[in-house]
Amino acid sequence: MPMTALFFLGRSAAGLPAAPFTAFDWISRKLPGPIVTFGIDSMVAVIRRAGFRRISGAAKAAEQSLAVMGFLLYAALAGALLFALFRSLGRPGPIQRFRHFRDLRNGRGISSTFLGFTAGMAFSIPLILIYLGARAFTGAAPFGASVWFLLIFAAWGASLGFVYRRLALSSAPPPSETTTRPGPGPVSAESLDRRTFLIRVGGAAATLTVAGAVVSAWLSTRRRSPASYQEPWSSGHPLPNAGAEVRPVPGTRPELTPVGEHYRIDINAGAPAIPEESWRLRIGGLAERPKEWTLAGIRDGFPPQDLFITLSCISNPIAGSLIGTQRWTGVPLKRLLEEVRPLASAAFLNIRAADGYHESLPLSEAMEDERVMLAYAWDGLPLTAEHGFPLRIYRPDHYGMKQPKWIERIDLAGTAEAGYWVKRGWDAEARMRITSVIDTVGTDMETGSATEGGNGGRAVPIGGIAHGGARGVSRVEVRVDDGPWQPARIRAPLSGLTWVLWRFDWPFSPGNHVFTVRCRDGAGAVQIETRSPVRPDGATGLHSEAVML
Ligand SMILES: Nc1nc2c(c(=O)[nH]1)N[C@H]1C(S)=C(S)[C@@H](COP(=O)(O)O)O[C@H]1N2
Ligand SMILES: [Mo]
Repeated sequence: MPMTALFFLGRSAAGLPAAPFTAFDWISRKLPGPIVTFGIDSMVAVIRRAGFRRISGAAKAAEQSLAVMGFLLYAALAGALLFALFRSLGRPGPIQRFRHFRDLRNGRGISSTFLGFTAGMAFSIPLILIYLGARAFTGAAPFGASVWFLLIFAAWGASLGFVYRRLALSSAPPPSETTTRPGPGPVSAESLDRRTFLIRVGGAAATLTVAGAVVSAWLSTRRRSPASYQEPWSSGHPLPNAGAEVRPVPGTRPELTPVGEHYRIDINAGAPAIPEESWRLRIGGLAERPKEWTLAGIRDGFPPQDLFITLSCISNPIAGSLIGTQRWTGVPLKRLLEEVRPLASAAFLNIRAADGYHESLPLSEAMEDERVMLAYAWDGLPLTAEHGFPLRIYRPDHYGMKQPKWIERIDLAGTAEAGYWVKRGWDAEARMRITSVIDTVGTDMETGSATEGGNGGRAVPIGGIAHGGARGVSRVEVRVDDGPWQPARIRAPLSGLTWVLWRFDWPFSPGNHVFTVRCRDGAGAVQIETRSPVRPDGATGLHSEAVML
């Protein structure tokens, strides 16, 4: 436990890797796709059943606790091994022939503290190899990170060795010179001593754990605060549709999702912390002039493009929370491609991210659609570590899995490499499905009575969102019980790439009712009513709310 706390202290204080996350991320990349997917699906199912509204927050917390528990298990096993080692070395036996291991208990020869120190280092080696193999997850230099792992494990081993020695000394039969030791009774001074010692060890461990946790929590809030001095774009500007005629029903989700509330999904227990100074974007492969950029080079070298965008995860269940809308700022990918000059043989862009995630897209898409962009800001501020600092890509009409965060390299190639999740059984196209959700049925939940509606008389305002990828939404309809589909009113959206807010003011009639919503996208395609799961190509089905009025 103290070791875990120290790891997280290092992580929040100096951006050092935390062994539990390092190991967890490595394992989740190595496991076969179906197992990982099954794990995620069951986690999402449990979280939804437990009633958490924000799936991704709860999922990350669950992942992180799993990582910590797994690590505690590793440490417990390693500790048990270490104790077994001390014991066998302390006992008379063949190994005693090595003079140095003689009398581990009496402290002569090699001490168990030193032995623990060395063995502890040995236990850190698998983790160091994993860290080095995974490349810079946290941005900490490989050498520094390795020393950090070694040190923490050595300290852990040494303290175990020290504890072992104290326990062994106190339980050892009294040395022969003091056979005539006077003793008052059955409770010897030594066993009391032993108990106080154990209590002290426990106390020290607990103190270290709590102190580590508190300091690291404090540090990570402090780390976040510099960004909060900067104003997000939305706090100083009205939204582009501020004057829209159709008003959202109170209780509908915010039209622009605050960055801190936007869902987060990726393959890392902790977000990669990439230092801006050492980061470069490299575009190469089948190009006349491969080139690399710094973040400032991208930010200052091209006119910025701002787009309001709704992003959704392919794992978002019907009416789930893995969808959000933000104002993205970046530069059309086309601008950078024009500088590297793709060769005629180039047909695809293979994108690599710092966490090993990868995806690809057709070169023609990037050249023909300027909305395909490399984005560096959300809501007017640099991307947060969670959402892809320093750079991520946007591709209209595709689920989030096609859009890597933390991009480092783009290779022009003749063929496309199947993406990270595509290799694990998800749809290669991952085109966004048409979806619609009821956010609120405007009743006063306390009294169960309907609120005043917009149509003059008593009406129940019903509101929510509808989304058709980059195709827009042309029609939203609501059905009450088994009645006919009736048109809802659509609020002008933030852009053609975002969800729309809609409202339906339904003449109040008391009783139990079920409201269902469906929509059509901008091309007139109607939302699929048949229920299908998120895998492999996104959930379909209609959302209903049952309400007692
Ligand atoms: N490098 C990297 N990019 C990634 C992922 C990832 O695991 N690693 N996950 C993808 C998935 S599945 C989704 S849904 C979106 C989520 O973006 P967000 O966390 O900013 O909402 O990021 C995408 N980009
Ligand atoms: Mo996703």
